[in-house]
Amino acid sequence: MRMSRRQFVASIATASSSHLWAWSSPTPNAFGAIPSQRQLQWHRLETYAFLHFTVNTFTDKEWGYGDEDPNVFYPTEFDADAIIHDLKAGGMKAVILTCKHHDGFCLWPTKTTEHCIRNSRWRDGKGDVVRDIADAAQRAGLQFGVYVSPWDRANPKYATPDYPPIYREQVRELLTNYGPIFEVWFDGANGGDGYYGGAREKRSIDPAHYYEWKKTFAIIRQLQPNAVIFCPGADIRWVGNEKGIAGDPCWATYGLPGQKAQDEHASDGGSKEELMTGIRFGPVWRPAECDVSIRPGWFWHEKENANVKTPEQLINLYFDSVGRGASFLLNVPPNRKGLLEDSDAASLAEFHRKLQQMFAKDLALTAKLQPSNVRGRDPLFGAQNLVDGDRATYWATDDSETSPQLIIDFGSEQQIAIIHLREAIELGQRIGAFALDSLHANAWEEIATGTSIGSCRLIRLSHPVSTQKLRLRITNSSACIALSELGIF
Ligand code: FUL
Ligand code: CA
Repeated sequence: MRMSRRQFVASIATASSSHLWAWSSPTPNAFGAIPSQRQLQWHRLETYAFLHFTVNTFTDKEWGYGDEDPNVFYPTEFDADAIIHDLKAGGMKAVILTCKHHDGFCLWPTKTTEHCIRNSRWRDGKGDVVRDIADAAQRAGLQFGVYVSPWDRANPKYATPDYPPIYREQVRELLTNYGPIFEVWFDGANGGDGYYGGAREKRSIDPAHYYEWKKTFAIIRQLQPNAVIFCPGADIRWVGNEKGIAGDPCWATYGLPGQKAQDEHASDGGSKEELMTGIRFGPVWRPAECDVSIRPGWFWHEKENANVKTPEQLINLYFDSVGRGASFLLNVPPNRKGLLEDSDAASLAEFHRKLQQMFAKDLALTAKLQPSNVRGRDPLFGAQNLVDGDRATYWATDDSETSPQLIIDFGSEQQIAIIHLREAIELGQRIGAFALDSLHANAWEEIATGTSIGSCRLIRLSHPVSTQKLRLRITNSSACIALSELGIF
């Protein structure tokens, strides 16, 4: 509805110069790199879970060697619905399963290798963990994604030209037989020692060329056009650390200025610092994903049962990732029963409950908004669209407006702790810096400043402020602004 209305407004604005429509300013032009449709959908998820689960869960390792007996995979009470239920109670919108980790053991009955669940005594070889998690996720309304390690320490063909086609076949199976996939996750760990069908040796490959990623990407685009790819040079970038923390700023744009805009292979090569902050004015839209585990390791280990992150720690990570326009990919590894550990599920649920409490009452909804400038007079661009929860409607200013500001009048003194902003990112990442002031005894006092906004920016004040009025000042923007959401809590 909204999109078609927007297109309608845009089309009348460009196609007609008649007096009837002269009052309506055209939609602002997009600025710089913009997200693809699949990236836009991905941006909306914000928090989703990783499930690290395989033979390692039973051997107490982080990286399996590739010589594991398939029979060691034997969860005694595996219940996909129970796992998904706990993730949902933690506010997770999607889940990515390690269908194959570096040890090469496939959690689905693949035709590509015998090193898979078909040869486990679990469920007499009839089990399929991928199927169960995918179906349970779909039942509960969570999206499903797959982690498929390119490095395979079991496969005898690894590091020869015969392995990449096998690998692509595994990807094809996963993208064909398990319903819609929202994300395909390729880790960067590559080569080294392994079992390799009994060779027990060290093998190395050239990660930039060996896998011929273009061929894998083509399969994904063909079979699951809505799936985003997490891999250097694709849709989503690694944030440069495994702590769950994005940079500040964290630009969604990336790549070296001057590189071709639509080059999927505009490399992610860049420092860890650049991965964290992104590159302003970079030629591609490649937002950051913050992966982190609720425990010290990625897989479940009994000895780490006492080291589960607290709800407060998870909330801090949420602000450091989602609050900076990145996504929060939180790993919650199933235990040997094939369930989430109670401690992990409890922490997750409390994290979600506390977040909901923090965001329960949006004061912007009842405030009076006084913007310095509103582009045209079409309601599409109006300041009221900042608080309608619709990302396709926004407050846009005229091209000539260089330092827009917005006064938010609550009508009476209110306590403010968090401010939430979003840009209409279909039009690119435009804003470079902003400031917030509160009114005290008729004088404005600056209470916070920030840089990138993009898909989401959460400002958590160091201590709550009591005021009747707030003022948002955009202090740097590369084009007229287009802010789609404002929340005040
Ligand atoms: C890395 C892997 O080596 C780790 O085991 C884990 O899966 C992490 C999410 O990605 O590349
Ligand atoms: Ca809106």
